[in-house]
Amino acid sequence: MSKKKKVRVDLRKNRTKPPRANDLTEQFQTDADAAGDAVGGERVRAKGDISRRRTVIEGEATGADLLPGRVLRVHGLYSYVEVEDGRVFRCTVRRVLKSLTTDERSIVTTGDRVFILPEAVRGQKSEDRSQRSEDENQTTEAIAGSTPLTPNLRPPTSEPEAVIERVEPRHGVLTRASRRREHVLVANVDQLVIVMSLVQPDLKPHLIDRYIATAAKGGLAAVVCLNKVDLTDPVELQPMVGAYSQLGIPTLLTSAATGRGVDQLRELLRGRATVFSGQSGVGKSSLLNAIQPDLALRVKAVSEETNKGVHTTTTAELIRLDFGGWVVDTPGVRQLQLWDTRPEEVEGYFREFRPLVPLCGFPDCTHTHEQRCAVKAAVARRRVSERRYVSYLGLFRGVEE
Ligand SMILES: Nc1nc2c(ncn2[C@@H]2O[C@H](COP(=O)(O)OP(=O)(O)OP(=O)(O)O)[C@@H](O)[C@H]2O)c(=O)[nH]1
Ligand SMILES: [Mg+2]
Ligand SMILES: [Zn+2]
Repeated sequence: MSKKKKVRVDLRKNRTKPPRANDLTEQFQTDADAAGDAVGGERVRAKGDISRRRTVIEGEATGADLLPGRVLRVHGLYSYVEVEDGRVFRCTVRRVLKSLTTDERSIVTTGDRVFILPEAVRGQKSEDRSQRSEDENQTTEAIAGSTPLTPNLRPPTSEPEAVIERVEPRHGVLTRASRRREHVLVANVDQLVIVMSLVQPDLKPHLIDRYIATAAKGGLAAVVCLNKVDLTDPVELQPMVGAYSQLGIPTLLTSAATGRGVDQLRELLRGRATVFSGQSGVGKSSLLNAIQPDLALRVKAVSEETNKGVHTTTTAELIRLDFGGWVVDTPGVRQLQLWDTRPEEVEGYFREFRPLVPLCGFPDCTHTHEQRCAVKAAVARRRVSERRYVSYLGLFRGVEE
């Protein structure tokens, strides 16, 4: 017992706020176990998912045994973590971390910075142990029962194994609401490249605005990448390209097929951590292959029947770029709902509304039906694009795209 050590681990809030009828993403907490952990009260709270810390007893391992690493991808129960010397560990998640979240999918996500305890160290330290700690990892327990691990009982794997003991607070996240839960697709990136195709599948301008709002909320810079220019005449897109550029959002016309715009895109990725997102079939993986051919990411033709992608990429994967930087290729999204956003927050994600809002007749103007609304007046005078305004209304009303 005297060898046991207290460590600080991050806890995730089970409930961030009381349920609220008009939320864009209602979140209901039904898990009885979590009731004691509920955080009530007002919406005054720390940013991000991890809001509190708690001291737990950490097995027999000491802090010195923990290795810092980065989650490359999550596959079922396993997360693949790269540590500083380049080794990749296949990791399970410590049970105490699992039980403290309502959404198991987001305890650990691609891009997370974590501390892991390699099995080799753990096995060694448990040799003279008479009783296993309650906080043991599930998988290990199932395989090894209450005896120390023996190599021949382990599942066959080429990677060394480890347990994720700690997840660091996240910065720069791509998050969406998925079946009324928070789904953090990627953590710790700098920018979001919103990939859209002009045709096959058709361009969805409101989805771009939804992504731009999502990036703003997650603390990410946005880049718009309009792909498959080889299949259509992009002349009529110039106003849109101009409009986004005016908002300070770099907007590229690209073709993974001809290579157009690929050099520009590469320059935007250099030295940064970037996530690519967009619908299935728009060419995210194809663009990354064009940027760095040895990635050889799987790509697949869109369905002729539906004109939609066939969900070729199935997990978000963190990839190191030769020329410096990281990129995450992600599976195509079907829809994008803002997570945990009140309607009145939405105006803040439309940069061009900001100088107008103080000029509205009512201080709490929602820019939907009010008289003397400066935003609506600007739309009428074409100072704000109608397309952006319609996107705003969709997000304000929580309409699904
Ligand atoms: N003509 C043309 N076809 C492209 C271009 N980019 C991608 N494609 C094709 O579009 C199809 C889908 O490309 P992917 O790269 O698999 O698309 P994705 O966005 O990664 O799709 P998911 O992984 O399913 O989300 C493939 O047949 C590609 O060859 C382009 O610029 N021009
Ligand atoms: Mg793909
Ligand atoms: Zn207004």
